[in-house]
Amino acid sequence: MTQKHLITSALPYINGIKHLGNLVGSLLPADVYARFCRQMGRETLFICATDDHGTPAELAAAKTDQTPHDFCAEQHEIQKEIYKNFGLSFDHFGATSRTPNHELTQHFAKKLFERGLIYVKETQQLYSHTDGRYLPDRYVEGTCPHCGYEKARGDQCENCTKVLDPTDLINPRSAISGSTKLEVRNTKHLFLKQSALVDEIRGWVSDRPDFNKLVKSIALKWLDEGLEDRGITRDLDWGVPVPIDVFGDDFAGKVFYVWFDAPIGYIAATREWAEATGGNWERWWREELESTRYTQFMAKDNIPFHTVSFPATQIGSGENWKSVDNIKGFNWLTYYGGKFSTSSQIGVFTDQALSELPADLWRYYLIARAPEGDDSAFTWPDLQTVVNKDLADVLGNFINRTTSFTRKKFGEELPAAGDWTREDEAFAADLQTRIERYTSYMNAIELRKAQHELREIWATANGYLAELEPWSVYKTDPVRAGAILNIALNFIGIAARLSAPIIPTLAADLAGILGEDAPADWVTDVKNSLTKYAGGTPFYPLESVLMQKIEDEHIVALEEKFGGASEKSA
Ligand code: B3M
Ligand code: ZN
Repeated sequence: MTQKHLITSALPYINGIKHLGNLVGSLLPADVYARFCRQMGRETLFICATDDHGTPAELAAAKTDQTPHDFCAEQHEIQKEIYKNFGLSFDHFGATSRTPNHELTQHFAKKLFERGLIYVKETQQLYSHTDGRYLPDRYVEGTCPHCGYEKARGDQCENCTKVLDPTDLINPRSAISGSTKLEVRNTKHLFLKQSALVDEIRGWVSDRPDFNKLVKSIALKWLDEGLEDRGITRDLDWGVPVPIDVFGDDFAGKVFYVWFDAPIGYIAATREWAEATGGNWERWWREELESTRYTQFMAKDNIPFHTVSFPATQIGSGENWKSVDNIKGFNWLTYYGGKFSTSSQIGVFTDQALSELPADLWRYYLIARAPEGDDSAFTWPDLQTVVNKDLADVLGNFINRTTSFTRKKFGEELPAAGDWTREDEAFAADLQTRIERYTSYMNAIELRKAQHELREIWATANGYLAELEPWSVYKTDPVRAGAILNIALNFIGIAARLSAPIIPTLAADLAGILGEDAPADWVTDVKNSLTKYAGGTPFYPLESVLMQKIEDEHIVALEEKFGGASEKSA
């Protein structure tokens, strides 16, 4: 059965420009995988959106004196533009505050209610006299009852990742005013009967052969600890309104909790895509479930919401919905060993990154340091080393040597191919093995290993030139030298295709050398690919080097500007 690939990245919060940690923790790896799938010729749909609701959005809007609606609309465009400039190839980038998500969220709530899985309960909420309002979720900060972290938020402790209720916090205070004059008041809320779904969710989890150990253990831990029913509504203005025709007048002015509506946003953004393009969203979510393979990318702390909460919504609806097959979770990228922090403005933000250096350089470096198995540290000198060595010395140097020597001796056409020698055969065989390995790492979404293998592939080509020395051979046997260069120039076509998922802009530059557009397919048969362009085919050397090296002074300046070195010593 032909498979089609549905790929989603965790939906970035709307509350501000994301930092590089956010980029490498879901958006970028999802893009690399989506690009790879498309090049493999698979039908692929890559969906993302901004996560517009919840207290982070309201709090951020309040700081700018905008309504949440206007704030979200503006921030959505800002994030969208940044992701476009990073080359993120979403088929659609939607927003959870739009109509499709409102409709779908209300639909799920209604279905769950009809099936007896949502009930009304009087709960205790913190009310702040100073602020004149209820303080749900992030409107409250205090000490985590589990780990003692003093800056835990009312919805989740950042330190131990435990999900919290505001009333769990020790010494709670308002995140708006800092006031501790909080009163516990009774108010009605909707609860999702997750407790009734434990067995079904457990069955669903064990039915996911592609969930890795980490993902499974996070899910099972939640299930084993006993799933508590979760409040899915809030006393807030901004969010998906609770439909009073279903739940009654007590719910006028209340909205669904952001983590209830956000994952539904994956479906809603697909509906937006369908509306915008005439595509069929049901084919991805309601029909042909077996032939769709759904992969989600996210940071580790989001995994419970995707292995337990969202499946509870989907399964509990009693309807047939596509659920996730594979989850790729990420640890943290640190900034010199410390936390990237939006609130303290520590680290490098996506907009700043692009104004300092080209997107592909970031893409390459971040994939090389993707926090896959463990946390990994960003530092400016490390970035310099990786970029200068891999992109400039290995790949850039190969391109430059090959094209400039050929042009000098043979003009701007490929020299004729010759009969293959043992060395040529050995080069092709080596490449074949490496490319198969690279392809299987990509299929397994082992991105660091994939990046490493890609570099080895470039290095293999460099080694081929170094061993065969066409510049020396030329002196005695120009025909053979031309044949070597023919193979080397053909390799540029291979490099373009293999590099495109990670460094799409540079890959397009490489393809341009052979007069081609950005690569759209993958390399399977190396020998075929090394003989694709015959002698006499024109080629177009780059006007300047592929990638400028980053100078030491530049790194010093960047460390000074972004506080890298001082962070380190602090
Ligand atoms: N916005 C949190 C995050 O970006 C949240 C993800 C929602 S995925 C449905 O880490
Ligand atoms: Zn904690």
